[in-house]
Amino acid sequence: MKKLKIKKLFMKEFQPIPQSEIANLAKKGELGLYLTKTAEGLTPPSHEPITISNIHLVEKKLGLNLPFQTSFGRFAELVRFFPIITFKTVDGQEITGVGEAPPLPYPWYDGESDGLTRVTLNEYLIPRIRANSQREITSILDFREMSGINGIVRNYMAKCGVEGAYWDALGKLVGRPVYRLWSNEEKYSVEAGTSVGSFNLEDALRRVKTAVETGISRVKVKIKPGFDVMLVAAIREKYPDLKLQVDANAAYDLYNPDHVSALQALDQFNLLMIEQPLANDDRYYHYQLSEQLNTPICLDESIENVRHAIEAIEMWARAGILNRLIINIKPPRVGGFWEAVKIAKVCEAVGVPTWCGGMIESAVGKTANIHFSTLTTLPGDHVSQGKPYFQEDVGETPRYHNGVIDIPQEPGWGLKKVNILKS
Ligand code: OSB
Ligand code: MG
Repeated sequence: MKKLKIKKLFMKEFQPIPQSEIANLAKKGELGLYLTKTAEGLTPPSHEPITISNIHLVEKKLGLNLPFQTSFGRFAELVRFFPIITFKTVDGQEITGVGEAPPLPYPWYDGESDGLTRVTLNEYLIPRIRANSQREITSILDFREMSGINGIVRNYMAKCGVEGAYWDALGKLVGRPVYRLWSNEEKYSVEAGTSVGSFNLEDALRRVKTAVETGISRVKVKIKPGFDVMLVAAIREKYPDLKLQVDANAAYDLYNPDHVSALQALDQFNLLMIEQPLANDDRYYHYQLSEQLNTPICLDESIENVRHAIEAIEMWARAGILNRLIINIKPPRVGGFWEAVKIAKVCEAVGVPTWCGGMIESAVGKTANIHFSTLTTLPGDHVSQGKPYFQEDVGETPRYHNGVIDIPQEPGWGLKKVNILKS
């Protein structure tokens, strides 16, 4: 097979800003402009033209081994969508790529649900890609334009699924694992942790125990008002040195004194971070809360694009507390990998730690997240506790051992035993 040539591979390297300069720039109101230019200056790989010869959608309902509960709801099965796109090179060679759109069943998290994702894919993105299939694509920027991704507001999961198929195919066409389209550095593994979703104390402690005993390197537990300090105290008593963090999925209120006292009480437990305590569309109140806590705040729901990330960085930096900000980057929450890369690079420029969260993706989405995690700095949510996420998955997820996951080095996502591609 002849390999497609990449004309230019990533990426303007920019200088990290010295820590001492950041607060000054922020006070002068110049940090936002600098970071916006940083993001705009990133260039994706550009390649010889490709067109699209086929697209179809596979949909699977998958049963979870462990039901998952957060402050917004509980679920035991999930519908996953797999856009499958075949690209064609100028000399007639065809390569197929796959992505995953991983919504929750109901619009609890970012307003998306499996029904909404289905509609966005079937009634907008896929028809639009078919209509424009003969347009020449020479980078992700062209693909985002021709596919309609650029024009769609929100609907992040659907957009990410479609984008994923492009990156998988491009990696295969040029003979590189996808993460090597975003960076020239070879990496072999990423640190990975687990997210425990249970509001039954005994059950939550059992899941933490399983995680620790199977060598998981970092544990996150879901909290909500009334189920927070007591849970964390019980975990800390048994595991004083465990890398531990909590996720509230927007369940707390800055103007409820009981909520703020509980969050302040968490400061004594040496947590890595408190994820998304306040409303899912809020950054400003999170910043105000952060001034009252020592534990870093991690934003999840409230970062939907690079502009949101820059806004948060500006607020924390202006107050001189940028060392208390962390950003969870989920490619499906920000509408695809290219936006996720921009957020990772902007955070890197100012030394804000990042990690890759999960949406309980199947093997396809998890593998894609593992590629993306090479651009982040802290362990991501990539594994379940004791058992695989799903009773029957659509393929094999890369191996987890000693707290790390192996990064596939084969072209594209490097997916193994993916049964949906045969249809
Ligand atoms: O808030 O990080 C979250 C799952 C679904 C929706 C939101 C979240 C989560 C998780 C699980 O915490 C992450 C995973 O293991 O995939
Ligand atoms: Mg979260």
